[in-house]
Amino acid sequence: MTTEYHDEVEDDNNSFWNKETAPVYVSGVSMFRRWLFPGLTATAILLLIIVLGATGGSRSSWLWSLDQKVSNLTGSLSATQQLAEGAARDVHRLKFSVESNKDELSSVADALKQLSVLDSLSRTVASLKCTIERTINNGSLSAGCCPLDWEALSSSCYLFSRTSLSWPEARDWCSAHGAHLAMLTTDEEWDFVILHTSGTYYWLGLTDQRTGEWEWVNQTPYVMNRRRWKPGQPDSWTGHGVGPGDEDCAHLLFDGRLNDLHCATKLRFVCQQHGQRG
Ligand code: MBG
Ligand code: CA
Repeated sequence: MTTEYHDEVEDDNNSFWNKETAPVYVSGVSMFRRWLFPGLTATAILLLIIVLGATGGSRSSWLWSLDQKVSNLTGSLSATQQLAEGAARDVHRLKFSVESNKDELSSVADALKQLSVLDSLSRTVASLKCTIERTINNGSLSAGCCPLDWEALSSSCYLFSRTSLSWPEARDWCSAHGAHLAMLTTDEEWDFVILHTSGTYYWLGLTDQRTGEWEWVNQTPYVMNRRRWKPGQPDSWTGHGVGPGDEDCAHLLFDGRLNDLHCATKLRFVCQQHGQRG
């Protein structure tokens, strides 16, 4: 028996490897459907990449500017720190210098105190001298002395009255005693008079009765200085009920500031006499 060998002829049609798909008819619509999903996905991915890129870019520029700000702040901080250290060194130096000058300052203060005690002593001595001379001369005034009860400042004498008169009466009283109602021009005079008048009203030689402009009693013009007046004064008030007219005469209030009042009002007054001292 012969075994007939022959290659087994494969059926091409059944071969797995050579199997061809049966031609399928594809219409335009189904082509479109087939590529629609992948196309959309690809577009979405592309958009996502663009958006992420853009936000990533702005985020990195924001981070960069933040970094700049932090580094600027660090710079300012270190400059401030240096300044603070410099200031601390200055304060330390100043403290040292103040401490080392403290002793000198306190000895200067002691010297000043002694000077003011000396000054007051010399006034007292001068006044005593005048009193003694007045007694020796049976009440007549020595050269350079103030009358009894008058106070000396520089080369003037001042009387701070205990009685009250209207402004014209006070003017005439001072005049009859070789003086005039006080005219205060220097700060030293203001301070001296205010020291002696505080707590009581006193007439000064200041009025606007003659011309409507404020002037001193010897008719020299007064230069308005609001600092010397109580706020709101002078106000030429007419509601005083004292008599006809408004307020034309100036007086010192309790605290040494000025107010205008009706000239018929009776007040204490300050006379000033020149050329003598006590
Ligand atoms: C008074 C003054 C007076 C007048 C008045 C006006 C409370 O002070 O003495 O002169 O100015 O005020 O109200
Ligand atoms: Ca007034």
